[in-house]
Amino acid sequence: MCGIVGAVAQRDVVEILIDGLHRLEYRGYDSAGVAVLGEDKTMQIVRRVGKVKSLEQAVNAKPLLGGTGIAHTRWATHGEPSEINAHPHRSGHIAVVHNGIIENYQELKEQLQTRGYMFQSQTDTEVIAHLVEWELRSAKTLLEAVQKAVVQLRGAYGTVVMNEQDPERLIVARSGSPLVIGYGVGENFLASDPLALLSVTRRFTYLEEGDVAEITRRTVSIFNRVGEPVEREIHEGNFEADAADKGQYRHYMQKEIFEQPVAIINTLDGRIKDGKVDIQSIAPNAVEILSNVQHVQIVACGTSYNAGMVARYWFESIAGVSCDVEIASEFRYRKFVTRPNSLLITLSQSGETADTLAALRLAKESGYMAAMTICNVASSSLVRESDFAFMTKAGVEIGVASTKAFTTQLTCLLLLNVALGRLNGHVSEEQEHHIVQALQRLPTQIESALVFDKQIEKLSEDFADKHHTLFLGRGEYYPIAMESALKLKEISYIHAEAYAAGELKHGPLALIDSEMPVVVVAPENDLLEKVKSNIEEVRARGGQLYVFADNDAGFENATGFKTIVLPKVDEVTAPIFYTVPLQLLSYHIAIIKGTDVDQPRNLAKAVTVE
Ligand code: HGA
Repeated sequence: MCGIVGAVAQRDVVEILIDGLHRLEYRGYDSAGVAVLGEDKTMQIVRRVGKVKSLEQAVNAKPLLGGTGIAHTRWATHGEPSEINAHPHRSGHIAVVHNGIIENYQELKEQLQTRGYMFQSQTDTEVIAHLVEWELRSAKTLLEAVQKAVVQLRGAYGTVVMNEQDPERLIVARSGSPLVIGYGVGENFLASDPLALLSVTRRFTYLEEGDVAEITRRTVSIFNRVGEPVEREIHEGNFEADAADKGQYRHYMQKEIFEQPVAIINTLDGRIKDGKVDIQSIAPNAVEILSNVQHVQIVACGTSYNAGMVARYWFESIAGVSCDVEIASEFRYRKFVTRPNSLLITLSQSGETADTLAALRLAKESGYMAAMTICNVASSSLVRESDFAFMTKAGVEIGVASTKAFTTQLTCLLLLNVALGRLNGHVSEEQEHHIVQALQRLPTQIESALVFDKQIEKLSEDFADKHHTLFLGRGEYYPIAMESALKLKEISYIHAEAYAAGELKHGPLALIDSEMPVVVVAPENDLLEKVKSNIEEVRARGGQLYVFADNDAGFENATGFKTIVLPKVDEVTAPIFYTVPLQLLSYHIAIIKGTDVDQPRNLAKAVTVE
């Protein structure tokens, strides 16, 4: 969350900073700001409420010039979105941008107030600016002042500090919020995500926890948490240049829904050999680790949690291994018992989800036999801190509402189930072939689901004036209903809830009337007859039904009953398949409601705060 960009160059950097903010806008978009230092050593700051576009317009109206600069797009945690709370924050000659939360800001604020500092904003960030200003009074260098300031901070930060009187350098510090340095020729950059800098460089260094770095035009010096100089690897990025480009699509979310067949092909690539899952491709030591697994604990948030909930059905039915799934923000703050030979699996698109990362760190001290992550960003903290990572290859996901990350996580989880099941003797050769073939057919099957786009668009008209929706499913389709409800509420702002269809009679049935659309996922399978009974219960009470099913399920349109009849697909991969038309349903409802699909209100991508 929040986007940070910075640059030290000979040329004017404002355009680079604004371009970087545009690329990061999905990380936070309630306000934005930029500060630059020109040759005359005077700092100019422009901040605006709203999207980066309003900042850009303000900057264009009154051109800013400068070779050293910092910029920020905010997702507020402390203090409402307003110009005064937008970053950069200033104290004397110091300007600061920050991503994260300073947990002891109140205490620091009181201390700084007794020293005479006046606070302009309600943010926690402003304490960093004053603290550095204070430390600089006795420190020899800006670097030293920042080092002395950050040790007093508790909480999470990725922060960049600029000094009006020392325009040759920027100081950056990381603890809990990612920061990356980008190398140019005679100029250097930094950002909270390399994506921001793709127009200027492909060479990056990822800062590690506790690092503080000094960046000038020609040098980058990095120091670890105890102040020792350290070398950090430079990565030559193999990034998709067009990732921030919507191409022919109206929204990133739409593009990403339609990219799912390719994302799944890429995720399967190199993971299947001679019709079997190549266990080595999960990790070089995967055979050794997975052979001993007796229990799986999945920890995740949001959409990733829903993927974990689907996988729980698979771990117990396919791999024959017990599995618990827990929301990371709960797991990290409760006392838990670690079962013998437990594998911890964290799931996260960005690999920077603060609660999931904290859960991983906790689990590493709690006797888990190994910690694995299923993640979409190879350079992320989760990947670096886990014992091994099984990467989804979804490509960059920009839409705040996750789509292709979810279906590729499920793809990885199914491959993992086969691997685990083969190693513990629960999956036969025949069953493995069957699942592998189903996975290989899945991209084409998803193509065939995408063909229903227009039909689903038509269906979505019925939801536009509704305030609530229920999603129902049984078995693996219960978490698919959960994911569909989450998608609908986050992008259309229609209240949506998911229920295991059998739970309906224990309360939610009381909600049913003609104003409550009920979406049911009901392909033909062993539970269909049970789901049909639940559908009848809704029908008998005047509920409006929207049923996603296949030919074999035998549903037909009737009064108060609409059905989307999809092709019959393999049962094991069907939960992944059914996700796609339900994503399209949410997308089209949001379009009719006129919401900002890619950047829904109050949210942001990559949840790096608690
Ligand atoms: N706490 C700071 C920064 C917020 C942030 O990192 N969001 O992702 C603020 O509220 O301005």
